[in-house]
Amino acid sequence: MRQRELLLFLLLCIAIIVPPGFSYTDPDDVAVLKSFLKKQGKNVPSDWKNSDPCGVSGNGSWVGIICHDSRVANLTLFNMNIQGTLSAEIGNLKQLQRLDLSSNPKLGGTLPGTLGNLIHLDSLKLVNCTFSGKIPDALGNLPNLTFLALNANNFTGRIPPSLGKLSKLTWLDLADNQLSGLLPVSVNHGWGLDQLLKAEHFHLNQNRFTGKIFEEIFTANMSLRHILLDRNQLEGSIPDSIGLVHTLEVIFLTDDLKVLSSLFIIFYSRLDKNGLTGKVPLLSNLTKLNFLNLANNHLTGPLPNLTALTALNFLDLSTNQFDLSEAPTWLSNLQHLRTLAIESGQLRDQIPQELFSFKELQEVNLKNNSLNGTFDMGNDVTSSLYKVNLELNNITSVTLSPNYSNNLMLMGNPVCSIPHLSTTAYCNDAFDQSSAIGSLNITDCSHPFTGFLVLRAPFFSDHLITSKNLNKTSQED
Ligand SMILES: *[C@@H]1O[C@H](CO)[C@@H](O)[C@H](O)[C@H]1NC(C)=O
Ligand SMILES: *[C@@H]1O[C@H](CO)[C@@H](O)[C@H](O)[C@H]1NC(C)=O
Ligand SMILES: *[C@@H]1O[C@H](CO)[C@@H](O)[C@H](O)[C@H]1NC(C)=O
Ligand SMILES: *[C@@H]1O[C@H](CO)[C@@H](O)[C@H](O)[C@H]1NC(C)=O
Ligand SMILES: *[C@@H]1O[C@H](CO)[C@@H](O)[C@H](O)[C@H]1NC(C)=O
Ligand SMILES: *[C@@H]1O[C@H](CO)[C@@H](O)[C@H](O)[C@H]1NC(C)=O
Ligand SMILES: *[C@@H]1O[C@H](CO)[C@@H](O)[C@H](O)[C@H]1NC(C)=O
Ligand SMILES: *[C@@H]1O[C@H](CO)[C@@H](O)[C@H](O)[C@H]1NC(C)=O
Ligand SMILES: *[C@@H]1O[C@H](CO)[C@@H](O)[C@H](O)[C@H]1NC(C)=O
Ligand SMILES: *[C@@H]1O[C@H](CO)[C@@H](O)[C@H](O)[C@H]1NC(C)=O
Ligand SMILES: *[C@@H]1O[C@H](CO)[C@@H](O)[C@H](O)[C@H]1NC(C)=O
Ligand SMILES: *[C@H]1O[C@H](CO)[C@@H](O)[C@H](O)[C@H]1NC(C)=O
Repeated sequence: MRQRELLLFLLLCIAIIVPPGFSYTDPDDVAVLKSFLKKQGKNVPSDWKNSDPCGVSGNGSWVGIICHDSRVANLTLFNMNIQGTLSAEIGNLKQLQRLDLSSNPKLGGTLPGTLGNLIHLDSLKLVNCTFSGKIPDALGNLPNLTFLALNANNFTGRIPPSLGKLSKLTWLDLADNQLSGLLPVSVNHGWGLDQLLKAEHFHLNQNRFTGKIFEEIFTANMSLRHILLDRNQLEGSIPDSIGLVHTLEVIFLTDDLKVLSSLFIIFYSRLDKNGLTGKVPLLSNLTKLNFLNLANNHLTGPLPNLTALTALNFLDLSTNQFDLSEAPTWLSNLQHLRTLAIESGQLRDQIPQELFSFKELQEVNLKNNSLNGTFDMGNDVTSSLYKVNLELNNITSVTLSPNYSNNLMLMGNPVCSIPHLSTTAYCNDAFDQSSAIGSLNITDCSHPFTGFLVLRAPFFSDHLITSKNLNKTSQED
């Protein structure tokens, strides 16, 4: 009993003897954070005052800091209006696993190469700031990096081929910068994107990449699910090797600036184009593909044979230079289609009627083709269909379905010269695009926010930027 009391007393003494300046946090880490404070002091969280970033409890007494064994392991200062630049000292946070300084628009300047010293880094997110200059080669030295998101900044120069060394990388997002040059492949550049076998996401859209996409960039042992290359200045043909990546769910190679979300369809003006030419490669192995957008390129040859792509729910082949052909019969295989667009696609004859009974179908755009004869959607029109655009075809008669009363656009067809039709909404441009509701539901792309809603490409729920999403993503993962 006495012994126990003594022990208690001793413990108490120790607790009191510990000097007030004692810091649980490793002094090196304290020094880095202090310098960070000095430079970005204005807007760091208000509790970044006491001397001990990790806190005696060891679970992070400063907002945004999580420690492990008295070392700073996670540093997350998301959307805090931090200003200034990132100093080279950041490289001294030797045990850092996660660095997220996203959505601080006044945080900019060049990235210090010392980031390459953070060898335990698992996740690096510097999204939606104003970083500029080159992406440091040294980022290739981060052996455990799985998540790299530098999108929505002002980076210039090339993709460092050294990123090909990031053998654990699952997510690469460099979209919405001013990166240029060729997409690096190991055979030409020593290291390259083709080596990122674990990567599920290449988001490289909205940059200034030029030249051809090398055949070697895609291999059968890749894990890619999403390839986004729209709004660059790429040329040449789509590499045949894309057909090998059987994990692919989404290909987005267009400059078509139409962004659908679950709530809105937003129509944009065009920016710079990819000028992809040549034939569409064989895609028949891509049976998981649910989204294919090749619109607004200069693709030639026959329309691709998409018979096997039965998972497709978005297909846009508009405005290319495909051969004149009949409306493809494989359309009646694509039972999960929600959106079909083959505008200016040189299609003639008739559209398979089955299409209009597909349960998920919402929107059909076959404007400016040579479809002719009678247009008849049949009697089994799906209730989710809200818009059918057949303007500028050669349709001479229409059999209206009693259970379809949504938009059907027929302007510019011979059928509109029939007097009693010519004044109807069908033959006049009555459809209000801004009221359209479309949705493409790619819910399993559950990874966090990767860029702008408005200026970036496509349709995944993870691209929808709401403050709710942003909060979520700064904490998760
Ligand atoms: C800290 O970062 C690591 C590595 O990214 C991650 O696994 C862990 O969940 C993060 N911890 C917290 C509490 O966010
Ligand atoms: C970028 O960050 C700013 C400031 O935090 C924020 O207001 C804006 O919504 C962010 N933009 C996007 C697309 O996340
Ligand atoms: C990388 O991760 C593995 C497995 O999580 C771990 O064993 C290894 O120590 C890490 N390497 C570095 C440099 O952090
Ligand atoms: C980023 O680049 C854009 C486009 O060149 C430019 O308008 C903007 O001022 C740049 N921002 C900064 C902070 O450099
Ligand atoms: C990819 O798979 C092929 C065989 O399918 C193999 O020859 C090649 O070495 C693999 N590449 C890598 C980088 O593992
Ligand atoms: C489809 O996959 C098989 C087996 O992996 C492969 O041999 C074939 O070359 C692929 N076809 C195309 C068009 O890529
Ligand atoms: C289209 O591809 C399917 C299988 O993917 C094949 O059975 C069919 O013969 C092809 N059609 C044409 C016209 O090549
Ligand atoms: C429309 O059909 C008429 C008669 O069948 C034909 O003469 C004309 O060339 C067709 N126009 C187009 C654009 O296909
Ligand atoms: C539709 O056009 C094709 C030629 O493209 C022609 O052979 C066919 O007779 C036309 N059909 C009708 C009903 O006009
Ligand atoms: C998206 O799909 C999921 C699962 O398939 C479903 O639960 C959800 O309601 C869908 N959302 C929309 C907007 O269609
Ligand atoms: C996001 O986080 C901030 C700070 O934690 C909070 O004030 C804000 O209400 C959150 N927004 C949403 C939509 O959860
Ligand atoms: C972390 O800190 C909170 C209060 O800041 C405390 O309630 C909790 O017990 C601490 N956790 C550990 C593991 O020390």
